[in-house]
Amino acid sequence: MSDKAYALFEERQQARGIDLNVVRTRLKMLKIELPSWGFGDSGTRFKVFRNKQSANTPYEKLEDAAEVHRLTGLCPSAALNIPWDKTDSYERLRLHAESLGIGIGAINPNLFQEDEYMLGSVTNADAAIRRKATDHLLECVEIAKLTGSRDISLWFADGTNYPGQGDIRARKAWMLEALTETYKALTPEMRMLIEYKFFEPGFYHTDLADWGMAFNLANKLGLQAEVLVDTGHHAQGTNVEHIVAYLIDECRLGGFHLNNRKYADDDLIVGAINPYELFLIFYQIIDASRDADPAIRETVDNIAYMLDQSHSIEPKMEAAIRSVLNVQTQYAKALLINLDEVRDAQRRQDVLGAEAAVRSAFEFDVAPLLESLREEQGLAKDPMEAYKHGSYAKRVASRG
Ligand code: PSV
Ligand code: MN
Repeated sequence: MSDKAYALFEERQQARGIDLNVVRTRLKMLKIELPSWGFGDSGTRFKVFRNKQSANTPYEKLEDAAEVHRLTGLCPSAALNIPWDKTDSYERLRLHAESLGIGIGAINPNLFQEDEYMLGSVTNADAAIRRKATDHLLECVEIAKLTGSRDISLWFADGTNYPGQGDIRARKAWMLEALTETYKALTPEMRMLIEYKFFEPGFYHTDLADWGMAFNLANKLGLQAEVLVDTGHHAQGTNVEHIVAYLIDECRLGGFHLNNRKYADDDLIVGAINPYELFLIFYQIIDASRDADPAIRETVDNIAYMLDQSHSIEPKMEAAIRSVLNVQTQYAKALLINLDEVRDAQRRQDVLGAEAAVRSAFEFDVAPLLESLREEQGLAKDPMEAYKHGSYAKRVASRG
């Protein structure tokens, strides 16, 4: 991409009233957290295909994550899943991350793998199983303290398959009980992010099925509890950006698990299926970042953008890089929306004028902008190509 392409782009944006210095500053502030589990072997619902090049230990997963950060400049932290990333010294793991130039991000307890949890973890009718599940949540809070993590990110597979199988209201109370105990263990700097999902593995009811339930719980628990929106966890056609705007306005949006889906919770590469949805989510966030209310601006500033992907057939490194770059691209496009123009059209009640003011930003090619930004940051213009031809890809290839 030539300087000429950037100069043309800049000229066009200036004519639209967009200050590229502001856009560039905001792009430099974007941080995307990588999931450790995105670098290990994970599968479809039917099979885990072993990929010799996948990372095997939490240490290797952090190394992969650090390489994605080195190439893109966008991913200064990686989330852990416990017990997938269980290790005998979390301090050592933290130091390893730091030596690689990244930090450890959210701690994700895992309450969906052990046989005892077949009929529920924190909402199991058996008090001993609920105790075990709550103890695991408390263990994860302790791990978060050791790893220097701000967020503990909760998702429960708890639900039922048949009407009458469980006492829905009792399970609701047990969920609150477990989360209340966990919440009390947080330090004042920590946050509890509550993730919902409307179905799967439960096919009849899920205890924490939607944003309303997560929001209600967060409200009951206190200000350190917030909602986590996993973009793949909604019914087809759900207006996710509306949920995002609503939660920001209530100062209760803590973060995202970004991925993409076609049918259900497919965990595909971000932006692979519906990049416009991601753009519209960023539109709501950027719009809220200009709100007069400082509490709303603070909510926006603290949103954790995390990927949640489990690549089943694709090479992990390239998949992670693709996702990260797709997030950056849609964020860049959303920053090109002239929000004053949208507001003016809204005031005039000009339906198509408002729609065009939003959509037109999506139609720009932001490659000249992103390449020039990477150049300024000393990064490769094309991180994917740099990865494919770099030494780390050879190291990954020699694994197994
Ligand atoms: C569940 O589908 C989920 O989205 C939760 O965030 C889990 O922690 C993650 O996937 C990994 O399985
Ligand atoms: Mn998730």
